[in-house]
Amino acid sequence: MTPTTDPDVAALAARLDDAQLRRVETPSIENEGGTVGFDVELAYRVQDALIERRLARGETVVGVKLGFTSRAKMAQMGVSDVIVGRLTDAMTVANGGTVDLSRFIHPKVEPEVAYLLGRDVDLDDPDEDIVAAISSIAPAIEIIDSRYLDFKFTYADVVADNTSASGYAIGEWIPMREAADQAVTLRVGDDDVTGTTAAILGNPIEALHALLDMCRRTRIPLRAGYVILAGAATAALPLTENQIVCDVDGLGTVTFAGTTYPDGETTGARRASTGEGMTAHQTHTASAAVVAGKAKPRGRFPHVKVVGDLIFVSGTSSRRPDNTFVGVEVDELGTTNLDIEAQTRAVIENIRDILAEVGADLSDVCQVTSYLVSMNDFGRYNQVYGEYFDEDGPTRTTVAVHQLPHPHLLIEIQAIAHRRRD
Ligand code: OOG
Ligand code: MG
Repeated sequence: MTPTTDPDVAALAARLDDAQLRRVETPSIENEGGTVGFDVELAYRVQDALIERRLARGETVVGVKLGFTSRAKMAQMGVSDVIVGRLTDAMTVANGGTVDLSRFIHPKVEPEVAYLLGRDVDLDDPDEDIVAAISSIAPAIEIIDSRYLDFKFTYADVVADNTSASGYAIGEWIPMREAADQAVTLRVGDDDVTGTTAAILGNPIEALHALLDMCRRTRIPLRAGYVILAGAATAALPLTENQIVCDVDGLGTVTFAGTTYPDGETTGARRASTGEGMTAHQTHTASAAVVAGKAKPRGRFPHVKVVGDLIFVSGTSSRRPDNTFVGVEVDELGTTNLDIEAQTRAVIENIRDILAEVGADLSDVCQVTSYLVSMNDFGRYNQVYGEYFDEDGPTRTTVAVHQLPHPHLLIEIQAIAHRRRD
């Protein structure tokens, strides 16, 4: 992979990566214009840069996928070339397992055929036989989740967006065999769609030849152990809170369940109490308080708890009492812009206000735990942090977490303070 220096390439990769991490849609790059020379060649460079960002976060590439291998989809897009994207370990869904739907923006599932590469493929050998390099075959389900607004994109857009790749589950691998014109069924709860593997370029084997051709052109390597998804055999179905089952005749079945874990939104949506001052619950050793005029906690816990001289502040975000957020803006195109600097400042100011309720302030804080949803925000968060604290201030740790209770939140901070004795 060539390192990216072109500012447009890096910026576009960051935009698509952020959209994925924050689960917010972004407009079509090609249709909005403004990016010099945005074409398929540039789009593959954006995809490279996007994958580099995932690798920098510790993910590894475990395979490749094809898209637009059905004639119907090619005709719909007005193109004659397939598209290639990368699969990483973070996209793996266990056969028989569950997948958390809040990871996605507007996910869909597709029934596919998967191949396993038994050895490296030599892109520079004109006699290379990619079919001979395949060791196994399996039924598969792909999860696609375009980062573009309303799942609408051009050919170059979708290439840049790593061909909508978001997840995949593989059934049991069996030794390589023909899978031409096999019946395919995909079920999502009570909905189903049926087709045949012949929809994949006439025979999924053809997808392997098309893949080799595209990898020669894009220099995307094909390594031993890679999974290859050959492309959808039917139209995609929306991925919902249901059991998803894909059957491919002669290959078998693969399944997983879509679930949504509770995120406290119902609790958080309750109205914040105002004008009542602080309501304190006394026990003999400790007192706890829900602070009026601050966003109501998303569950049965206080903003602050005082135990002897120690003051514990619950995880605090940039949420306002009316459940809107500082550092979240929606522009006229409907694009959501999240601002880590504004959010960090609001979080620290909220903690300051909560401490003030118990007669303490930021200079009393002795330990801070910060949760970011993306370490890409670390630099800007750290800069704002440094406006409030220094080396004489609290000890600190910062970690990246899979999710915070609302997709617009980039940061949450928890703090412990020590009451001054004066
Ligand atoms: C692009 C990805 C298409 C397939 O199998 O054709 C694809 C999209 O439709 O979002 O994965
Ligand atoms: Mg697919």
